[in-house]
Amino acid sequence: MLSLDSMQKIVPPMVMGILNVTPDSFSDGGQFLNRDAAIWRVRQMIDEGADIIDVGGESTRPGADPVPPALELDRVIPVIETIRSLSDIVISVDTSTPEVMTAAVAAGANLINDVRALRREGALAAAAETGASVCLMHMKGDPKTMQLDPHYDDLFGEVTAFFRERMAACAEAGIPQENILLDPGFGFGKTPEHNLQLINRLDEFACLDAPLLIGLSRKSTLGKVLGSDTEDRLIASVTGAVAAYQKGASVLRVHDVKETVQALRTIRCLMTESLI
Ligand code: 8Y7
Repeated sequence: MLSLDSMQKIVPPMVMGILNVTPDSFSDGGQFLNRDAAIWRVRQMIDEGADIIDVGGESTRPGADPVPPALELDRVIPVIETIRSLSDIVISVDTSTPEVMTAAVAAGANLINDVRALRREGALAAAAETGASVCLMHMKGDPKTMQLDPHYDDLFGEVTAFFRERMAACAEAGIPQENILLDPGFGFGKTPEHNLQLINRLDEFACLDAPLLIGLSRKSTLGKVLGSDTEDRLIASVTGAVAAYQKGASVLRVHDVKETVQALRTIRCLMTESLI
């Protein structure tokens, strides 16, 4: 039998389902089809057990070009409004753009997921003004150049120092500590070995006393783990999510909601020795 004390430390994980609101290159009518497809996918992810939907209108993949704010607004705001009209699920907006933060929270978003950790001009003030929660992600460099030979003298020291600096900036801007999540940024200015170290030693960030979010779903490091030509990354993604949870992650950002929810439910039953 586990003690009550150790049971209480086994916090249930939250699954954040990824919703990419992709550009429509065909016609105006296509925009509506796109939105319909997005909402269909949201309903499916909710049915599959997602706790959070992360709506993103800007590609942050390595080498991606920036998106003008008006286009980003046009992609994400109608989708957030529709999700909010259907459900009271937690909505996250994946953005670094101050105007998008403001409009997204007004439309019903609860969490600002910023891969630039509120470093864009005006982002800290805009996020603070909304009163929403924020996820501060570590990225070394910017999406255009981050994968060109990333180097660290001390990976954990540098990521921790970055978190402390951004948490202090948030405190200064009036964002309460309890509204902050931290994310070491798997794949953002890191080699595969850096990414693997971050997950395997994720518990070293417990000293920062903030919930940890991890996004490793389908990322290229997992492709490399399996042999670099494979696109078949489901099992690696789910295994990585389970490992991150066991090392202390609270939120797992994933494409494959159903499979991740099943795996996390299983590991949690094992860890609590009960059919919770
Ligand atoms: C992450 C993310 C992406 C991540 C957080 C992809 C928007 C790349 N990755 N946000 N966003 N953490 N917080 O492959 O790891 O999903 S985009």
